[in-house]
Amino acid sequence: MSDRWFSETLYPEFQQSFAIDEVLFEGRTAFQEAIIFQNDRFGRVLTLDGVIQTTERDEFCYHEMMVHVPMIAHGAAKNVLIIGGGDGGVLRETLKHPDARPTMIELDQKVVDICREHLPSLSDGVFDNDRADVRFMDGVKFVKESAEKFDVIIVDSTDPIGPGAVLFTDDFYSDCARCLTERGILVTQSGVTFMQGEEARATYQRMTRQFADPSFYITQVPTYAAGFMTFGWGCHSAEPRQTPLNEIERRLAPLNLHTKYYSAAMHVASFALPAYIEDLKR
Ligand code: AG3
Repeated sequence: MSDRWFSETLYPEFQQSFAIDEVLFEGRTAFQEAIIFQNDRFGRVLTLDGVIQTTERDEFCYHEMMVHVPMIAHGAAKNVLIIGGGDGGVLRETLKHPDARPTMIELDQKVVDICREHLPSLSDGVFDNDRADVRFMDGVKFVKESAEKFDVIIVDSTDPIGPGAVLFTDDFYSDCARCLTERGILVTQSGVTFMQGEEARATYQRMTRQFADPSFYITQVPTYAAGFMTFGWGCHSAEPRQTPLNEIERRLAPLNLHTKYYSAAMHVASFALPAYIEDLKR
């Protein structure tokens, strides 16, 4: 047994703990408390303000679904905006789409620096890719002031506590809605619904106020304990979400994505929600 453990502090009445087999980084950035440690089952683990953000072994369950579902549903996404995502996982999956020209806006440069150094498999070199425009600034300010239009906006944030809380507001969603093209899609991290139902319900309501087609889709990430991780979905058009299986397969075939979670079947299935999640839309 390890003599040091990381216990997640996300919920007041439930904790999960990871043996810390080696500490790679531990310290304060300008915005938050960060730790990167080795766990012999999950590989390297990134935590911010006491909450697991990602691990080497299961990050694909989150990053693949967060990127390929909106990208493939859109079908011709070029301008992609990523808000947050400092570990680089979302940027990596986005760049698997040869036509994508992603802009990534991350608040905390230190997170990118420590992840490049200690979690290099997450970004896999993408921060040096010429197609990526990475800027360190406040995402709320960026969308407020931007005159650009994006085909897909992905908000890979922390939970609505600490520096990420501003990304869970009507103001931010309405700026995102204005920055989207006609068939553009906004995807957000909306928590583990079984534990954070109110967060998901509030996300859905915010989406409803901005979009003709508000919804959720789900993924299963082992280290986001206690059930399905929910993504919020907002689109001015109802059509991308209803893209049929055979069309998804057709769009996917030339891309050779080499995914471990995402597939055409999982894409369609991810919009089927357990009744307790579906109920949050009411
Ligand atoms: N962003 C989502 C973290 C969610 C963890 N919270 C939770 N289990 N409710 C992580 C960043 C990965 N790129």
